[in-house]
Amino acid sequence: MRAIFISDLHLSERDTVTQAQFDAFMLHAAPGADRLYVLGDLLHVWLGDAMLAGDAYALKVVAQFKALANHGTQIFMARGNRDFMIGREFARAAGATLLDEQTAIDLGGRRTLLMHGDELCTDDVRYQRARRVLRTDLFRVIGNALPRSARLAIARKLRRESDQHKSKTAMAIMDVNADAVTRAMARHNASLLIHGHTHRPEHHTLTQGRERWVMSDWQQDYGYLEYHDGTFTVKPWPAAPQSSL
Ligand SMILES: [Mn+2]
Repeated sequence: MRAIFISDLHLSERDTVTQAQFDAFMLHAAPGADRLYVLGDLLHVWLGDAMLAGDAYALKVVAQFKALANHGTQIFMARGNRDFMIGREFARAAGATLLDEQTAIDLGGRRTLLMHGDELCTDDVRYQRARRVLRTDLFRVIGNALPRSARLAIARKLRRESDQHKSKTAMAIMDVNADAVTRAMARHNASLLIHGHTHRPEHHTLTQGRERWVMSDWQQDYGYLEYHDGTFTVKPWPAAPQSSL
């Protein structure tokens, strides 16, 4: 069984470099995988599924996933803190199954916990306070009822506050809290945890044979995580195709 894990692409219409990398990935790396797990922050911002029909860029992205699904790869998506407004309609259009905030799967007989990972950053008290409000069904319902202009204004405000907060907050506070990791893994009886969000790609060996893989964001030169019959490999990003005449 071959599964690919990605997160934190932060795709946006303006970032043509990452989009080209994503195009190459969807053409050359993802096909042939049994499963593709997208663990949040696929999109740099998502203002709700009601925006999908009028968003040519997002429609192109979901069509790329749909083509992969039609090709036989099962696609699973978790929401991140940037695209937490992704809903069923988006997932359906992408041919993907929407994951819960925390999902435990069986990976070659090993209980494996998947999540975006921002809930593990419990030292960042201000962030967690805002998160508790934003990541509720109620906020999603209210958000989805707002007109486009109001959504854009809220997104701008959240982004500005997030940038200010990040510039003032120590790096260590924005990383995961070790106790939060232990608690989450214990709650799901998992010996393996795979997440993104922190943009600190690493393979951590923990006590009692537990392991934690942190995926890379797509703006740094690292690669994506592939699982194949019991072995994990960090694979380099596929090269974007050269333009040829
Ligand atoms: Mn994130």
